Parts: sequence; structure tokens; C-alpha cells
Amino acid sequence: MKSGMSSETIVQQNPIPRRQVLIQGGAAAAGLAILPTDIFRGWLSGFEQEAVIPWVQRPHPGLTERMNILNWEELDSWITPVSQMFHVGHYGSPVIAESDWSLEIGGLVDRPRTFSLAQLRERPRQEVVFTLECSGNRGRPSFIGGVHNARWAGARLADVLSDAGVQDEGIEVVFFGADEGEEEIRGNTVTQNFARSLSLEDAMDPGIILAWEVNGEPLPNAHGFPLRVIAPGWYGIANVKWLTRIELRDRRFMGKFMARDYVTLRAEARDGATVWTETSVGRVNINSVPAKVTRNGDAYAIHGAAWGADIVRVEVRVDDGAWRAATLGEGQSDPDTWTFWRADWDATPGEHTIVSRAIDADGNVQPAADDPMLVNKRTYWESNGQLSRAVLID
Ligand SMILES: Nc1nc2c(c(=O)[nH]1)N[C@H]1C(S)=C(S)[C@@H](COP(=O)(O)O)O[C@H]1N2
Ligand SMILES: [Mo]
Repeated sequence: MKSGMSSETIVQQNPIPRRQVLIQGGAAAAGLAILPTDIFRGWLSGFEQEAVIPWVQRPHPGLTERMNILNWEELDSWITPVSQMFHVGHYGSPVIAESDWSLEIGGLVDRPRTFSLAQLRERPRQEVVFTLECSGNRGRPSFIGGVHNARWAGARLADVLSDAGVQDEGIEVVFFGADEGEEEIRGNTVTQNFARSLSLEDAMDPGIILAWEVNGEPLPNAHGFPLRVIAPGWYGIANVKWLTRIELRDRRFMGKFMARDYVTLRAEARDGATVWTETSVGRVNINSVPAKVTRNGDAYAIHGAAWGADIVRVEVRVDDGAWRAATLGEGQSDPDTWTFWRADWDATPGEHTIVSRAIDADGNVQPAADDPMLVNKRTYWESNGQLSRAVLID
């Protein structure tokens, strides 16, 4: 896979010399000059700059380069700026001119048609803030930045489908991207476009949009210009970029990204026997990560994010201590977005392990890393276990 998630083991431990451990703010961590606004922020908090203490384990530089994965320590806004959004392209990243592009709606519909971008933009505009997570996120110890929370705008998919008039036999909505690659299927080498499907029932969810804008800007090329699917509640893979065709079909679609790759293989116990199940990666799971540890004078705090469900509570544990409730911040009460959280910490010198767990409105708890459900899973998709991160305090 071109994004490089599946190939090598990408754990990386960079011991950081003690003197370098305390880095002043995200800007300095990114190697940038401290801007006047940062100084202003420092003034507001009584001359003290909030300092970020880096995690012992650093993001993998290869992943950062190929996929622009998020460095949590540098994130300081609830909406992820486009410059900090990770991206994935299994068949590269096609560059499409708006004038060469159109969206086709066909298959089992009464009124097939094509749309220009201008025609789509005439439709009622719908916005959604959505935390989009790659289902491979967390599947490797150093891949924890495959997630972003952005504001998308576009036209409602359900309306476009209703206008096209889906026929009775149409049960499956297939989304094709402009990107294509060679695949080998039982001895045949064929060129296929990236494609994913939703059942008609799932596709009619009024929250799903055909998006032309992110954070107030036209889609950047890497994020699917000129148009993509944004399907809140679904893992990244369902959010087809560079969308060119929507096709209604009368049976389940079994393309590579539905039924061959992006399959969760798991051993399930049935009456003492083991049954190996394969399921297509679909809806997002409850998740959380400790994002950064900060110091302001002598006061330490642990900050993080939780998503993938209607999050009502997040708990944090340091080393072998008790679980403590964190304070929820921006994003709570919206199940489509991540919730930021924070917990004060009486830190002592030495290396410490920090772990978080999210809990949703139905009382579901993010599974522990050694939960049998995760241990018995063989493919790395949907790895939402509690994440332990180490930090060294001076
Ligand atoms: N056409 C197309 N759409 C795609 C992909 C792709 O390779 N081609 N990758 C998917 C995957 S695996 C993810 S995680 C999301 C990532 O969205 P982003 O690149 O905007 O972050 O796009 C999805 N949509
Ligand atoms: Mo993904």
C-alpha cells in the first residue's frame, strides 16, 4: 500500500537528552520563531509560557513525510488546520482541473445526470465538523496521528440521490474516485478506480455530504479536490476523495477497499470453538489519546482528545495510580467531533506512563490494550485500545 502503513514495523524510540526535554511551546518545537501572538499569549498568562514536554516516543519521520500525520504536541486548536491534516492516497494523489471534472450519477436511477462543481454549489449548503480517523490509526505504535477534526461544507448526498430517483432494486451506492491502480484478482491484472460503497439506507443519512470545501477553503488536492464524500460516523476509508461517479447497484459491492483490504479479521469464541470472522471496516469506534503534557511554572497538565462516540467521560491514569476523571472541553455533546479533555497532574521527576480511556453515553468503555477483542484481532485496522504514552519529567 502506497501510504506505507502496512509494510514495515514503524516503532521509533528517540531518547531525548534531558536538557532538551523542555521545549517552549509548539512553535519552538516545530523549529519556528516565536511569533508576536505567542508572546502576547505569554503576557496574558502572567509572563509564563505554557511549555510542552515531548513524549519519549516521537512520531515516525517517514509517516510524517508521506502522510503528514498529526504531531499531537503541535496541535493547539480544536479545528485541525489544513496544514496539520494527515492524508492518504492508495493510488497516489491525482491533480484534477475543475474544468475537466464532472460528477456522474448513474446505475439504477430514473434520472441519471452529471453535475459540474458550479451546479452542485447551487444546492443548499450543509456544513459539518467531523473527526475523520483512518481505520489504520493506532494500528502501529507510532501511528497515532491519522486523525483530523475539520469543518466541511457541501451538498447533502440524500437529496442528490432522491433527485436522481433510486429504483426499487437499487440497494448499494458505490462511490468511485478518479484515482486508479493495477490490481491482481485471481490471476487477472486489471486497472481499477478507488471505490467504496454504502448501503442505500446508510447513504440516505442526512449527515452525509458531497464536500467541496474544508475549513472555509476549496479542498486541497491531497484531500480530494474538487469533490469528496464526507460521511460522519464512518472511518476515513468511506470518505471517498476525487469523487467522479456515484452508481446505484442491485447487490453488495465487493471491491478491494470493501472486501479484500480493509477487512478486520478476528477470532471469536463460540461454544468453546474458535470462529474466524472477517468484517469490512465501517463505522468508527470509541477512541482517545493523551495528546500532550504541559508545564506552566510548577503546574503540570495532561491534555488529550476522545472521539468515535458520544463521549460523556474520559479518565486518565498515571503509572499504577487510580483512574481519575478528566475535565471535558471543546466538542463534548457532538458525537461527530472529537472532545478535548484535560487533567491536572502533580508530576514528580522521572519517567511516567500516561493512559486514557473514553466512555460514551451508553456506558461503553474504550477497551484496554489487552482486551481479548483486540488481542484476538489479526489485521491492524480498528485498533482503538487504550494508549499508554511515556513522558520524562526533569
Ligand atoms: N479516492 C480515494 N479516496 C480516499 C482514499 C484513497 O486512497 N482514494 N483513502 C481513504 C482513506 S484510507 C482515508 S483514511 C481518508 C483520508 O482522508 P484525508 O486524506 O482527507 O485525510 O481518505 C479516504 N478516501
Ligand atoms: Mo485510512
